Amino acid sequence: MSNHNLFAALRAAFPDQLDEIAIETDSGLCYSWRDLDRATAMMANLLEGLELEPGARIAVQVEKSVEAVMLYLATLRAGYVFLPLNTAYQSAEIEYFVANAEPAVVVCSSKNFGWVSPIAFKAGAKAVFTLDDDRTGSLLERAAHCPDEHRAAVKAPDDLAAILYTSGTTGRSKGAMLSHDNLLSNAVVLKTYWGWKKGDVLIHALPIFHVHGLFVALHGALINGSKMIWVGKFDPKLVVSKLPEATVFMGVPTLYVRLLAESTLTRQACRNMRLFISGSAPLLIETFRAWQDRTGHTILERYGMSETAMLTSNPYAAKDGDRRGGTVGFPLPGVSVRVRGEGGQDLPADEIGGIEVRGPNVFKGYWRMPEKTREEFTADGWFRTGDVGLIDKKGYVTIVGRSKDLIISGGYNVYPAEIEGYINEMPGVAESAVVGVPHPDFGEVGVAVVTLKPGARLLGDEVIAVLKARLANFKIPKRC
Ligand code: MLC
Ligand code: AMP
Repeated sequence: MSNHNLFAALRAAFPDQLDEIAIETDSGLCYSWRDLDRATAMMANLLEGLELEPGARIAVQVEKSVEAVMLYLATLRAGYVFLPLNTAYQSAEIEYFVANAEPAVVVCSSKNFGWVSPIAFKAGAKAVFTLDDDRTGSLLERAAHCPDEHRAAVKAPDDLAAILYTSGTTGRSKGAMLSHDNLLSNAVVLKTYWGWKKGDVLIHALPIFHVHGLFVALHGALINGSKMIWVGKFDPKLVVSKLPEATVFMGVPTLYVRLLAESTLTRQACRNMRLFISGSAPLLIETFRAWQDRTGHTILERYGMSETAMLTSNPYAAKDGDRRGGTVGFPLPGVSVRVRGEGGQDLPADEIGGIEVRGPNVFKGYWRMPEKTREEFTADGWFRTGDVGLIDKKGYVTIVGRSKDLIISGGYNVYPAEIEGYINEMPGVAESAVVGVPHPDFGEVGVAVVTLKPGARLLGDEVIAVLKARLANFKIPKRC
């Protein structure tokens, strides 16, 4: 029986020379391919030694580091399910995810161990480890005693590889279940479609708890056996200084806006670059053009989701067409996209409707929510993205809006209903609405509008202060 374990495919793409550099960090550390192989084997052996149930979830809320990537790869290698969590999440948010996913193992930063471990053990976790971004923590201490060889667990194509929490179109956060084949098929398609080649070097400057940084960027480099320049926290000056050593960069639009504000961003700085890719939020046409003028490069915009990984992309190769600003390109090879009206009828070219998708990239459903899963699929098996758009006569897809109540701020999703729920619980509040408004840096940010009960007194700043104590920082409305 062949093994569909995603790790096995990524490992097979490692270069023959295992002592070459795989990852070079912004603090000057170099990790070889052999280091990746050995450390992931040690962590996989550690996980296996815990004798977890098949399909056990490994929930991880840690700062970005190469060791965190190793933990992701080790989880795949051992055959368990990776569950990454945004580092900005606070205790109430983590409590929800952990109670819902019931992870067998939780890994957190040592500074958060005091509040994360009771939440984890209450939800039935067998072990809680720490991992910090300075190569310390109990996970590494324990893994250091484990053998550095490991045979990847045998996985079927539909076995789960990861669960990514997202609110989908409505309601509370749901865990999108992605299989080994969902992720591998997407990585393989993008390798060809984006023309990855020998000698490519990727600047990795995104967080590693979402599709963009964890799958698109990381898998892209690994499946091509390409070196990564690892940027822990996005810093535009640092990224510009690294451009001459790189060939590929991926970012959300906010990163491009911030890079453009650097006077050192010039054609000369980009002389060795092959490809700039943008996604996760709409790239303004002004940014697209300013980038062309300044660097001579045309950003390639693509479209993805937690539930589907990448579904469309502008072309890389000229033979496939032009890269068109304001569009997200064509459905990827093997992926089908259609636009339907409210009555469920297929719409002709250029008419606006709901975007639906089908293909090997589409997830297996929401974790323990069969009802919600059914609601989001059509009777003939297409996934409703909740995005609204059109397909033009040439086949380019354009997103014009969303039917889901969602604000995308700097590439992070903010659900107005969640924030309103917290505001409405505050004494004196009659009702509230959180709306998205344009923002020059984050693209879009939330602003809260609150009406009070007669006689009540509550200042906007007080509302913000209460929210800050309870919610991830990027969700806080910028004004109230
Ligand atoms: C930070 N802040 C934000 C924010 N990020 N506010 C709104 N939206 C955001 N995205 C606020 C913080 O609350 C804080 O406010 C202040 O900015 C400084 O925080 P910081 O952490 O120092 O911010 P910074 O490092 O500058 O982060 C900005 C950023 C980051 C753009 C680098 O947001 C980022 O990495 N975004 C990428 C998200 C991403 O990878 N998305 C992919 C999703 S996958 P205060 O008031 O507390 O000081 C997906 C599918 C697909 O969508 O298609 O790819
Ligand atoms: P997430 O649930 O975090 O994976 O966010 C997915 C959503 O991000 C999609 O449903 C879109 O609304 C949005 N998105 C991703 N890429 C793009 C893009 N290139 N342009 C516009 N919106 C995008």
